[in-house]
Amino acid sequence: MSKYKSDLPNDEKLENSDRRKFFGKSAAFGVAAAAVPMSAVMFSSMAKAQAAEASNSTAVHPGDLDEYYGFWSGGQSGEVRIMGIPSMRELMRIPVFNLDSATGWGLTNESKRIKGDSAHFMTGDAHHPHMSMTDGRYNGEYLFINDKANSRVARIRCDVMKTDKMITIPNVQGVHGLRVQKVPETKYVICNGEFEIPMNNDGKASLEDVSTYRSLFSVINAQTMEIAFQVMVDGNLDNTDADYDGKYFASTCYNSEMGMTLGAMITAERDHVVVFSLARCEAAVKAGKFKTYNSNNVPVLDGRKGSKLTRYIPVPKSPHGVNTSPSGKYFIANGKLSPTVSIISIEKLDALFDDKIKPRDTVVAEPELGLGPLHTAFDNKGNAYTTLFIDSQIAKWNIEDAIKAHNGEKVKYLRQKLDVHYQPGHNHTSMGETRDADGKWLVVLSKFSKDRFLPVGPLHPENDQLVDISGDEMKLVHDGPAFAEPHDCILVHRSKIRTAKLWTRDDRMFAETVAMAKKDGVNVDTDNKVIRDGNKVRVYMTSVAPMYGMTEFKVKLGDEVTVVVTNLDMVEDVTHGFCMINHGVQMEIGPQATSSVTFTASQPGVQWYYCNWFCHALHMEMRGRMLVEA
Ligand code: RUQ
Ligand code: CUA
Repeated sequence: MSKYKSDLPNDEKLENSDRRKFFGKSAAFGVAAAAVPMSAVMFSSMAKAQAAEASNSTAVHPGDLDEYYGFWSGGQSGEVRIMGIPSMRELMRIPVFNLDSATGWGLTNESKRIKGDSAHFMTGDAHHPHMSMTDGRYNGEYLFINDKANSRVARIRCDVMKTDKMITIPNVQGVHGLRVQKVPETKYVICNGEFEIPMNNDGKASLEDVSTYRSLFSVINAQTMEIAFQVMVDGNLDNTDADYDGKYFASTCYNSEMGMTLGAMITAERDHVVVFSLARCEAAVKAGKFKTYNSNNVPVLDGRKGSKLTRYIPVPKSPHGVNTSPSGKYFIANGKLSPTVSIISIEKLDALFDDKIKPRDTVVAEPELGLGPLHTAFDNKGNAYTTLFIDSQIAKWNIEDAIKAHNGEKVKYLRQKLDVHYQPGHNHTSMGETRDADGKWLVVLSKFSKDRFLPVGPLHPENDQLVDISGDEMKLVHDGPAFAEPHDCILVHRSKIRTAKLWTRDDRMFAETVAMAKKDGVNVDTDNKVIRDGNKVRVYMTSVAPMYGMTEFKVKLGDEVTVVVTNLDMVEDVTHGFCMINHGVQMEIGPQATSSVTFTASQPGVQWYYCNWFCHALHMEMRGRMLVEA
């Protein structure tokens, strides 16, 4: 057993209690191969019965609309996906860090401008999508997502559901946990640099001497998408969340040992939750109490142990997710290598920062839930839902009862354990990261699907499962195969989202392209023109189904050709495309949008271009010829 105080009640519901022992370092190597409680076949009849008696209906009949938007990270695909909940239908994909063949994201000049200094990267590892808030409620404005692979954060506009800003975070590697300030509004987006790196990380860096290796907490201005400041910590940061008072952010921190190998990273029995005081950090930046590194001018505050800016709350062993309860009362840190979660009282943090109490005094309970707690979600009745990665289960438990049990009262805090399939990472409830948590749905992102679907080769889909949590018991109602690791998701009520049906001609997405045309004396709304500027050629054309405004143009071999297409159609859903055959060039042009793409005319002769988005009965005829003269 854990050498920490255990709150495990004598509950018969907890089977396999012998498996529920403190999860030590040797067992860590076997995490992925962990036992699965039952086979899919044994479960199928049970699941069908459960689905049949679920109190929420999952049926969304043809033509009917879902009640919630789900925003899904696309993991290693580098994109974001929009799902409909409860149907679990995939509604849209938003390319972000990836190259997208359908829309030309990563190829068009507009997307390259947004990707900025990382426009040459075509890959990403998206983890944590979170929406901007006002007073602890979704405001439907932006969605933010991190790229662990290339240390970036992107912002998606929720009116057009396209990526609109992207930054590379300096001084860090592996941007992982990401959340937004909830109250009074999302002024800041916060994210964690997971992998510690030398400060400065230059030619003098060493593999042996790790004394200057640091992990940084980054604070980004949500409006400008520029970095406001960073805070250097001890240990390496994992996940993060914000309070409902606008005062504190909390991050889990594993590897307090600062080990560089797996064995060295998991020797300590305790790691930390680091709490950051926003006011103290802002004041320190204002007072100039920072340093800069790596020849950039981002203010880096020193938040290591002993700093006034932070507090380190010891919690058991390599904690992973941290989640704020919608009551605003608790940060819940999930134990990962410990079968517990640590409940930190947010009310007590003022006293902790004033040194009136000790860090551990803020931990008001540490209930034992099962093996491998990773993330916790919440309903509107004071219950929490924690994923148990190793047990392949969701533990439903009551927060106040766990605190009572911790204080010696004889109450059971565990409500139910539900088998999920298999090895769940994140889970999320409808509206559960806001004050509007409504206790209707829980989505569980299971990392392994094993035998749940028709086999499709060695690479399996993941399994995103939908659970009805509206009744007393959790009921599994849907299996959703998903490609490339949806690490995390949020479920947003449809009333929070207002999307545009058409682009507006003055949209900032293509403002620079329109400005370039103006300089060329071209009005993209009306003109079809070829402008030659040395060996650069700019081809401006309109499109109205089923015709391009220009059906032929001439360039010279080796010219750098920029094609700018403006879709003049005013009809919802009439998107055109532009594809230049044999040039690796294609893009989407939405109704009333302007898109452009630049390529080299590398082959002499006639080259057809065509509309590659089905727009009209004569869509096949929507094409033209580029003549490349040698
Ligand atoms: S982390 S499986 Cu990238 Cu969100 Cu927890
Ligand atoms: Cu325009 Cu197809």
